[in-house]
Amino acid sequence: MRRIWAALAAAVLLAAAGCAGGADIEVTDAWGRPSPSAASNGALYMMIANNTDSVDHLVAVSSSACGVAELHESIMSDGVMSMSPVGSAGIEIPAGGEATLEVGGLHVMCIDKQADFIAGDTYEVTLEFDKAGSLTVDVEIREG
Ligand SMILES: [Cu+2]
Repeated sequence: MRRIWAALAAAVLLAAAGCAGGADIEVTDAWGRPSPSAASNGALYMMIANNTDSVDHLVAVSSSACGVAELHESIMSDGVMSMSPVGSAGIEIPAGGEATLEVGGLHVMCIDKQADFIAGDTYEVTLEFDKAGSLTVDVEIREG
């Protein structure tokens, strides 16, 4: 499985190197709220722009700051907020559009946090896209 991903990532990198211009996928405003390590989980948010003319999907996420990281969606039902993992297709990033991971909506769930999330700290998070391959971004810990 790992070998397949590596081959896939290499193919994507070669394809990307052939394109001129800006990044196909751009992630901005990646952040999460401070929380002590006693809190086992934390949510991360970000804006993901797709500068290509074809739809892409964020399919997986990982970080050394998290035991496990999952893509979640918050749902309000009968006045109660709950959340669940997104489907296997991941989070759609429309062609020429963007997806917003925000409080009360889509988010990265950092499960079994491996660190205190202290305001001002940053953690690397690796995003895996169906077409664009992997992208590592810095997530800043801050109050909203
Ligand atoms: Cu969640």
